Amino acid sequence: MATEKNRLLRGDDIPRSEITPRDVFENRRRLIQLAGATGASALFGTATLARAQSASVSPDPKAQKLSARPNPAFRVPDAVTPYQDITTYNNYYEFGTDKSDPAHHAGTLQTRPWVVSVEGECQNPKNYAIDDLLKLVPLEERVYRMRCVEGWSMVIPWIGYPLAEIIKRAAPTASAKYVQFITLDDPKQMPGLSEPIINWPYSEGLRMDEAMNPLTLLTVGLYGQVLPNQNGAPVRVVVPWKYGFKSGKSIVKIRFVDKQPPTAWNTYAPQEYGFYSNVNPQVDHPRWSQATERRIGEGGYFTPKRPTLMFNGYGEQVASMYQGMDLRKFF
Ligand SMILES: Nc1nc2c(c(=O)[nH]1)N[C@H]1C(S)=C(S)[C@@H](COP(=O)(O)O)O[C@H]1N2
Ligand SMILES: [Mo]
Repeated sequence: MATEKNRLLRGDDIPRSEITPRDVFENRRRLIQLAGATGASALFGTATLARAQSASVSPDPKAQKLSARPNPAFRVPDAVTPYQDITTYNNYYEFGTDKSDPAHHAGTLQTRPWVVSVEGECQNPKNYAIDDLLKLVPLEERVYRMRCVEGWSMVIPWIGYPLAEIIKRAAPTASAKYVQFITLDDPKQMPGLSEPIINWPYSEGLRMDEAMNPLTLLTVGLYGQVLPNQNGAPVRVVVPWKYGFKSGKSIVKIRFVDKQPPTAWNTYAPQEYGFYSNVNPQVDHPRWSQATERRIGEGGYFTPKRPTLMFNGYGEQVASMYQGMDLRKFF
């Protein structure tokens, strides 16, 4: 799949594969709404937005419900992105590189049985069966702002609990300085693995204090339902002050390590994707600006972009972790 890699390296993936089809889709949806159609537009249009403000009810009647206590301390005031957008506009390269690919192809992912191995530099390594992981502590609903390095953002009502709950139980040793996250890599379930785009399995990493931060969410659901496959079922991490790729999906290993671990996108293009990848409007990606963002589901092509916020707006909770660090160097 050399062509895909070349396309990504040239940087024209942004206008071509992302913005254009998206805007066509959004404009079509708005036309449908203007025409006063009911059905699909009532389900996925403005009604969804309104409902999402007040309740965590899944707009997908077939979805498996998952109840969680809303935690108002972790709820941004922004309008929640429509369910339809959150679940059809995805990056999950194991299922293809187009934004619509994961929703089409992730049906082959088998989420049971599923075991998450917590391992490495810790006193209590443990294999968690997914259903035990789900029941470990009460689930919370948190509405987080998410921003992709590609320049789009969403507001997502996630369900989960702090990753710190798992870390505390594992009792990391003094040499545990970082946490590595490793995604499933089963070519039988994941057609994208036949393309050597990144060094599979997808892996990510956080410094121990970042992993322990109360914002860092072990995530098992969204919009009042079990996590859809395309969003990283059955369990993923969500790190809302960092670019989207730090939030690894469908995790099978959580490993404590003593050195900064290699990560999928940093290995792919180290000059473009750093280990930290904190959302930072002042440090541009080498090929495009990070100063503004397009909120998915909000308007169309001519809607003005929003200014991107330092640490995605979570500075109060996270800035102290980076005091004294040159964020241009540690991007
Ligand atoms: N395993 C895996 N995790 C992944 C990715 C991926 O391709 N594979 N893409 C990342 C990127 S770039 C983003 S922006 C987010 C998107 O999450 P969402 O589809 O739930 O919005 O997932 C991240 N986690
Ligand atoms: Mo992303």
